[in-house]
Amino acid sequence: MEITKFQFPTHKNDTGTLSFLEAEGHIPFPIRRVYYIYDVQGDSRRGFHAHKNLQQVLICIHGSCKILMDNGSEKQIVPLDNPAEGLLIENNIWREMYDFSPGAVLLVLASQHYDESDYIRNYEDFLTFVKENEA
Ligand code: T46
Repeated sequence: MEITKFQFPTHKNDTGTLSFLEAEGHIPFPIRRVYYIYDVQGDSRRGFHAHKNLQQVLICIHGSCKILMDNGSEKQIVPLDNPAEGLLIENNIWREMYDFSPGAVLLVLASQHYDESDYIRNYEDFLTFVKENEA
């Protein structure tokens, strides 16, 4: 499975560091929604779903976490621990987020507004969806 990561421009000086990203410049889709996950308790695991039609870029802007990506035939674990780096997750990828460090904040840029009907929350349904879309 190909993993796509973006490195955002970063300005560092003696006072601190600033990274930035611009929609349609550094992100390959118009950003229609932003959300963030924080206060993740202990060794909680989140996600456990795929999307039918959604592109997202995940940025761990504080601390670290791991992202399991599964395309139905291959799995990869991607560590995120750099606030100047974004991970692209396209549709048809089962994802799980785990191993959050205390205080970690995961920022997500999404290509569509929230739509529960876009979620595939059952793994068997996900495998069926992947097969149907390959055919
Ligand atoms: C994803 C991973 C990386 C909303 O009402 N609006 C929103 O924009 C979102 C993202 C969620 N919600 C509601 C839906 C649930 O009642 O917030 C609740 C928690 O959502 P969920 O259990 O889906 O959260 P995660 O952390 O498992 O997954 C989230 C995103 O939902 C998902 O699209 O790819 O982060």
